[in-house]
Amino acid sequence: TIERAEYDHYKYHPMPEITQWMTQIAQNYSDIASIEDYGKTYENRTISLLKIGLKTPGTKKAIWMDCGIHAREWIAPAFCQYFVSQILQTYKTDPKMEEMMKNMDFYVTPVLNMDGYIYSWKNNTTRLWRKNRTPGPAGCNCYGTDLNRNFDANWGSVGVSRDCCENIYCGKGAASEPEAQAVAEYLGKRKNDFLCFLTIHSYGQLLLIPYGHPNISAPNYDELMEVGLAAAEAIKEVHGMEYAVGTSPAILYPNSGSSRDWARMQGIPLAFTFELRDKGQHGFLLPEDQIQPACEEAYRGALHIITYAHDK
Ligand code: ING
Ligand code: ZN
Repeated sequence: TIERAEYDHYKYHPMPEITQWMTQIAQNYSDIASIEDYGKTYENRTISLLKIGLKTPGTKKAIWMDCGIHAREWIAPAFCQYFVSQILQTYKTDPKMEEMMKNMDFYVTPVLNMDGYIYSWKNNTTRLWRKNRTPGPAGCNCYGTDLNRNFDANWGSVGVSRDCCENIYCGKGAASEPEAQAVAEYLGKRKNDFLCFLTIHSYGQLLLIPYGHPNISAPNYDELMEVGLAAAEAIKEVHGMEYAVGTSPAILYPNSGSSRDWARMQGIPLAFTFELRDKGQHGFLLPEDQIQPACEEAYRGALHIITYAHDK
């Protein structure tokens, strides 16, 4: 199709190209794809998602995917774009995808932290920026809040910093940041429609399940583990890459205020954090020649979870 011929999914794209790509998708696939604006960043950029699904009467179930909550994790926005391109390519020939597109809408935000993403593109010294671009509180001269510590889920309790110069600074208060507010407001309004919440990061090759907080356990922990392990199997079948599955306290260290924990607390049953390639050899600077295999394998994993959510 036009989309595939014109857009190179196996390169990293600066924000203006991604925005233009979203516009193109909404134009080229206007029967099933549209853009919804749902917030503003600190620097007043419009946060948008692509809503994709076949037009069927009645309320549809929904799948959430966001990428680029952390600026430097460039493989994540590349994955969201790949994901959109794949589902648009396959639904006409794959009856299962067609069925899922009939019953569910896919809400995909390619870059949630747009200010941070643009900053990470600025020059070599800003390439490893993680946070958003809000100025610190009075008396602190650093910028940025870690959006994945800012959600209203045991906010500020563990695995965060109160120092606004730190990478895991949790912000001035629960959901103090406009980017976190945008997600919470959009999803909060119709949380019962969402079967699944996937938030895409790098790196580490992990599928993290709720909760990041060490003292609480998801009521469907066993289900989350089972689905996660099966998704990791599906990932491994593609290029042999190993993904570990578990809660962040079990795998690495506890944390609070993540969007995934918030989504699970809202009642969205299947909430996962993907940590894409690699395991640290290149880290956030994943070479472009790994975009394709990284996306191919993660797509199988995401599809496993989404299919499970649909069929359940
Ligand atoms: N990792 C996530 C972060 O917000 C995470 C998720 C949390 C992983 C705790 C491990 C432990 O830190 C990245 N890479 O952003
Ligand atoms: Zn991250």
